[in-house]
Amino acid sequence: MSAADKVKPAASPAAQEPSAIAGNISYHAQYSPHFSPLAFGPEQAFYATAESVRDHLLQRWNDTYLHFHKTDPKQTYYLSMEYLQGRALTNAVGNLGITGAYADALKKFGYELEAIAGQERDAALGNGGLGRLASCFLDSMATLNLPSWGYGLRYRYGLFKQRIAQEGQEEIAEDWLDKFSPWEIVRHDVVYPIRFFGHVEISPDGKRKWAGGEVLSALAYDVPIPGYKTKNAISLRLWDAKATAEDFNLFQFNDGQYESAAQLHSRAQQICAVLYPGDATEEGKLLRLKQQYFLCSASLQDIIFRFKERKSDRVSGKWSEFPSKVAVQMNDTHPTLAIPELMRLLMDVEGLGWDEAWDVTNKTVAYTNHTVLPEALEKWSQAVMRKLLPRHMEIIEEIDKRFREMVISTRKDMEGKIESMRVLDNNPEKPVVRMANLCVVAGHTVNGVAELHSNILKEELFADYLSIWPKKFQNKTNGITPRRWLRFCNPELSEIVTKWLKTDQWTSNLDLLTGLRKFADDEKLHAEWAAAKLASKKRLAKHVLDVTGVTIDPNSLFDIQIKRIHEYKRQLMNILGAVYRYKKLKEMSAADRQKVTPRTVMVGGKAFATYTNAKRIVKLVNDVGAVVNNDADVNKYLKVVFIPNYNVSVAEVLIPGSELSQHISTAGMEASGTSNMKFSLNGCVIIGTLDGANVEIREEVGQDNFFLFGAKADQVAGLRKDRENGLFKPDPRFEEAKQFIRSGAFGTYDYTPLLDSLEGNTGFGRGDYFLVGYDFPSYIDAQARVDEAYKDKKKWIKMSILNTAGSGKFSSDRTIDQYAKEIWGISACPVP
Ligand code: B1H
Repeated sequence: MSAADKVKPAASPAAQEPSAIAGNISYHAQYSPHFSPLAFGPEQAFYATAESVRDHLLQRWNDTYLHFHKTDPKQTYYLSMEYLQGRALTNAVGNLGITGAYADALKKFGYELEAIAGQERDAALGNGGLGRLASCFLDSMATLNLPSWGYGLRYRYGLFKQRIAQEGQEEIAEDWLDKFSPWEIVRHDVVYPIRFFGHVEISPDGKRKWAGGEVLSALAYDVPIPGYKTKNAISLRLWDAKATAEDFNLFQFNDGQYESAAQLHSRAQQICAVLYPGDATEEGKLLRLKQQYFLCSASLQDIIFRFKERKSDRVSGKWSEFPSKVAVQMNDTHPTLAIPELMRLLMDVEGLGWDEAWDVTNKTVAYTNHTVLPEALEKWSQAVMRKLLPRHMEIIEEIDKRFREMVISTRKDMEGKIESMRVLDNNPEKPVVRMANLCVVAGHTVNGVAELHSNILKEELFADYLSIWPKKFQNKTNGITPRRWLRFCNPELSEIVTKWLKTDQWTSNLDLLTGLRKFADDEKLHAEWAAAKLASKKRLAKHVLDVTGVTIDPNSLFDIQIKRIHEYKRQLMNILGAVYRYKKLKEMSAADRQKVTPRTVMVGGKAFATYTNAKRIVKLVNDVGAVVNNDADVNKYLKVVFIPNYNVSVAEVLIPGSELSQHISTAGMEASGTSNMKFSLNGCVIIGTLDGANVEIREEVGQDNFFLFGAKADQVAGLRKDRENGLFKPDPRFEEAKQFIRSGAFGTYDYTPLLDSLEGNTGFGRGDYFLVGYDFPSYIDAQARVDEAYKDKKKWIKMSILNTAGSGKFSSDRTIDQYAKEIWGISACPVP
């Protein structure tokens, strides 16, 4: 085979033979500029394998691009500040249907594909559910052959690495680009100017234009996203910030002024340095706003370029066609600046008038809301906005003014509501732009991410707008990709599902899982199901031993809560429950202990670096674990483990191996949750509140297969009021658990401020805002029901099967199909 043959493995069957693949891998190992050609350790094997797979991806990417270019369909652009892609190799070969061939090829070098895949670093360009949702959506868009792309930022350091030290969580920069990413393709020809600061110039004919300030460049990197069993591959286009040679002051440099010579270069580097830089300082806030604008401006310039590129006559106009060719979805408010940026580009660059530009913008952009927590609803200082983006601030003011006038002239009855509905909050102490209001006013559609959440949006957060635009508000219940979250992460269970359903079509038609219901009592299935679960539990136990040194028993009930650490998610309730359990075990006779269901409680998640109470919770879980796990009296019946550095690839080990998972947020506060869907899909039973997507999961899997407890969303406000009025009577078990921690049973660390947050009737950091005390007794009762249910193995396995069987609704293919039809108006465009 000549070198040229090896560089480009066609999609031909011959190129997918293991021997051809092995040749291609060794070609990449030899000619890679990154390593010495003589070395072929596991790391080099990973990079060479990934580059070889990338060749397949690139070919599909090119074919797809060309096909979209020729057919010119309406296309969706998904704008998100976060993508939590995780590892790509297993997913790529799996979606391309060449896993076996690559496994065989690697065997020729003495390697297992799984081990080589384990060499890859997680691409953690996101923080939690919102970012992982974006990544699941890309997988579904590609699989459904939808003309759609993702846009994001190429952060140099992704979400921090978490290390657990004596003092608790430590954050370390996550260097996912340490060597290089084999999946990205730099597009040196895709570069756009991005301006910051400056001023607005007015020409003699009254035209306004943004000028001055500093101009950086946005450079595109494409990450190809292959669909499952299709030729289509779409793009995740990530922007990096660059300054040019012209911005480098050679004169100053030669004069020894090294730092000032490269000022703009260093400012460019800051933009994509980290995801969510701390925003406690003014500098931090400004940097976040710069990031958001950088994403929006680069993406919109690129979208407009493509709109014109696909038909030459669009260069000179035809802007009314734009919304029939382009849909822009804003993933939460972080990309809200897409609205004034599109207005600016249309008016100041393309010459449209306000009304025409507004019409195009409104028909193009749509907004997904992911949270009702007041602190997460973005508000930007008007002064900062005016300084960084003076022209955008003018446009936002005009949007605000026109919205007010519209309400006053058409809806006299709403006059009293106008101030809170406006885009601008002109409170003289702190004038701000309300980003969510801007999205609602400017977008054609606003959606929530689970039924309960969407209803809260309509009935509370956005209730006033509903009467003006009754059709604007929709629900799109979140989903997860069944490829990564069952097919690839849980091969044992997948095989059983395929065997019993007599088809593997469930991977792209997840509703087929309901076919398992009729076997829910079948003893043969039970035996296979239990064996698969045990295999996953053993893999999980090995991970725990590797990363914590703690040995856990695969025959105990594996109980897991993994998610960002937040008071509303109530990891504190979980650990108080474990503390209570421990205390009761200590008080029991040895004979009584023998009747207890042995449990391993695992908690994992990262706390935002400046979120003090979240960090205290991490510390508490670790401290409780240190005592319980070393207590020879009871550690056969209870272990408590903190899983460090929770990320996508850790989740891929944990979720298949879990049996009970906790989704226990204060009702009304978790918009959806998506890991709940992953657990349930993998045959894990949920203990949870009626919050977010839990409500729909419980409906689908059946209420007997879900451990429900706690206050309902519509009770929460009343319960808080009662508490303020001194009407709350704490359960003695709750008092006992807190008191046990206060007594110093888990070391000398001062947990007073954390526990005090659960005391009192009201006040900052007090008053139990998240209702842990109120829900604690029903939580403990639900846990007791879990213990009983687990003793009956048959019953438990049936519950597990029925969870998987009821998970069909939660495929992101279903979610994306609904977005495509009900918001974007796009249809499939498969490469022939
Ligand atoms: C979600 C966020 C979020 N909602 C601000 N909002 C952020 C807000 O650092 N920031 O500035 C970061 C993230 N993330 C999550 O979205 C919800 O809490 C989940 O319930 C939901 O499942 C997920 C996807 O819709």
